[in-house]
Amino acid sequence: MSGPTDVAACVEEARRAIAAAGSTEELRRVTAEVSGKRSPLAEMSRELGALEPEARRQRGQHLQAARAVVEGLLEERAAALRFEERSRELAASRLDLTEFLPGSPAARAARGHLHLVSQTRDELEDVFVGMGFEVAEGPEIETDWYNFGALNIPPAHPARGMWDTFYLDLGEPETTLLRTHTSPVQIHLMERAVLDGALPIHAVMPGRCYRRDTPDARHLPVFHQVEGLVVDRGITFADLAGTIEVFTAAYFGPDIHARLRPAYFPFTEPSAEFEITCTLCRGTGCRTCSQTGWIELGGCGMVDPAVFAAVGVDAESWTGFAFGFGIDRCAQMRHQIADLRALVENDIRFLRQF
Ligand code: FA5
Repeated sequence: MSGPTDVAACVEEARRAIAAAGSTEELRRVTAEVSGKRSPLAEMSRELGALEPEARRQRGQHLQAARAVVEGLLEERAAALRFEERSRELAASRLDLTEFLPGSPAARAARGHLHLVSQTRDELEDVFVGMGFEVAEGPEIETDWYNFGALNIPPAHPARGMWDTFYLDLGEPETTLLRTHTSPVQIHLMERAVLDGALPIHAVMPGRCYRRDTPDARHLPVFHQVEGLVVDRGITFADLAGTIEVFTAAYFGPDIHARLRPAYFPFTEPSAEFEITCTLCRGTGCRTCSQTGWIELGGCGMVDPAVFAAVGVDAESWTGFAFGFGIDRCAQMRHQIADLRALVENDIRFLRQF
């Protein structure tokens, strides 16, 4: 028969096993070992019956106290493990906002970038600034005078047909409109320069334009142009042609050629269309260039004296050239995008490529 020392040894052994249990699961196993039906303490309780009454009473009290100590240790350890495990769970599921502070990998992954059209506009501005041009802007909502009248396109002029647009209902019918091209910014610049005595002008004017055009591989109803205007003394068509040539080589590289073809614009005389080799087929003909091998980027010409008269520039002292071409078209040709509509479809897989 074992004595009190065995009971103390059992309690010590239980204390050690309970402290070593690293999880609630492990503690459940330890509980069975130290206080279950087959535990040494339970075994000792079963042996009490063989003792004399007095010895049985004393040993019974002793065993009861030992079992109370073990139960207490088990409860204490169970509570500590529950706390540790819950803390670990919370730490794992916590939303750590510091991950999204600037500079962290998560914040970098979530950040977008400029749309291809904005990137193209910036690059075009850079090329022209490098050539000595200033950058100016004008309003997208215009009056009939700026979009048409001052540009030598009087009411009922046939040229208005190809520049039909969206009109705003602001009282007088068909007087306020969404601009169909960036050419009205020429008028604003010249008017201001005349008032301020600030001629000559060497400026490019990028911006959004609107037309009643049906979307197709080369057209969008909302698109972007960059206008160019030079007003100075002794400017000739050779200056215009040279500017277009330098720009084409700088922006598209030496493999892409530009050509000027006679055209008509009411606000330039003579006028030309500015075309470049189609970058998709390299001139052999494809769906995007309608099998011609060339893509029209824009129009250009010498500023018509009627436009100078409308803004008060003395056409005897000053001459100038102007051009206007599509920013979306430039992006299309630079990156060989078969269909311009891809630029506005918002397919992230397409946009991520640029
Ligand atoms: C004009 O808009 C004239 N203002 C250009 C100009 C300026 C001529 C200065 C002379 C002097 P046009 O309608 O051809 O011209 O348009 C010029 C360019 O804008 C086109 O060649 C094309 O690149 C782009 N463009 C025109 N319409 C659209 C459209 N719906 N979608 C995308 N790009 C377009």
